[in-house]
Amino acid sequence: MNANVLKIARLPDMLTERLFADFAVLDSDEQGSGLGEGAAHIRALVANGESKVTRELLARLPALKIIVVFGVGYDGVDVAAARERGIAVTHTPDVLTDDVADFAMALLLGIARGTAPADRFVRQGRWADGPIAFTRKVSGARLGIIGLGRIGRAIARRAEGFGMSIAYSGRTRQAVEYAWYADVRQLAAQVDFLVVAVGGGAQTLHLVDAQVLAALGPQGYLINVGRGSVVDEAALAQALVTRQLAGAALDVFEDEPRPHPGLLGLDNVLLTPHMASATWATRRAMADLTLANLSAFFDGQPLPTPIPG
Ligand code: NAP
Ligand code: 8YV
Repeated sequence: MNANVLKIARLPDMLTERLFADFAVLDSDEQGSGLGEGAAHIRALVANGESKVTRELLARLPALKIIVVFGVGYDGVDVAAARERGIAVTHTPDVLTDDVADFAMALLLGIARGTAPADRFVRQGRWADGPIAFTRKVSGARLGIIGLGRIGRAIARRAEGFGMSIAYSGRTRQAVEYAWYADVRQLAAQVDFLVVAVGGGAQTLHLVDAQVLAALGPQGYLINVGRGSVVDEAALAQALVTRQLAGAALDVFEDEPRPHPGLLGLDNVLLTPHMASATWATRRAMADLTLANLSAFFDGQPLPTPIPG
């Protein structure tokens, strides 16, 4: 039987095994390398949140009817090209919200309280030489959130527990008590910690630029759990080197898996490898939802979680 599902992304083994057990799958890359004549039979494509699903790839797949994304963010998918062809797109919202919000707080606390350097301090035997430097208080501080969506709101709820004041920016004002700023620069000027919880794509490209970082200022911290493309990483490295920004904690980067080289030698950054949703429980739930979307498509049932619009 010809394979009719194309997998173009690295996925957890627990999902890959179930995919290959239950469907006729071809493993490839984002260019569709080695597809050959098999391309004509592909009806479903499985990608992840980091995948680039280009117009060129779609053009090579004449029978394609659905793109199933293992992740909530689908900024790498050329949605306009998919819609022109009537190709459905699904993703995995909600099931990862808590983990990503938890991780945003872990990054915020980690960079402010210096947990990574403190760990090195103890391991390197430097404790005996004197006390470690004081760090930044989080409780009661001012938090700004770019993108008060599912994840942004979950971050805000957690921050309330830390007695933080909360403000946000987004395209629309929401029915919440938090202060709204239409302009990200104005938001940055009012807060101590600025968390990016917005998705990627052309509309948010470099929303956090040199001016926003300058507004956040030498006492300010940037945390990014949204997408790397939202932050001008070269400007960020420059602001950190010159101490025009106090610190940054980043889970996502402009050119993954290669953080800007200027960030790697700095002691005022905390860097993690795009892992905010990577707990066993959440990755299982994401895998279940990915397979549920794929099964619904092949069974002719309504798709559980199509992208909006
Ligand atoms: P969501 O519910 O759709 O929230 C996105 C929010 O962004 C919305 O509130 C939207 O509000 C706001 N927004 C859109 N365009 C904006 C703009 N130009 N300026 C400011 N705000 C804007 O999505 P979610 O489930 O919270 O996920 C958000 C993103 O988190 C995903 O797209 C993904 O990139 C990222 N993510 C990362 C990880 C990780 O591992 N680090 C894991 C999961 C998700 P308005 O429409 O009012 O503007
Ligand atoms: C995942 C993500 O790391 O959901 C998203 O948008 O970025 C993350 O949850 C990713 O999709 C899995 O590769």
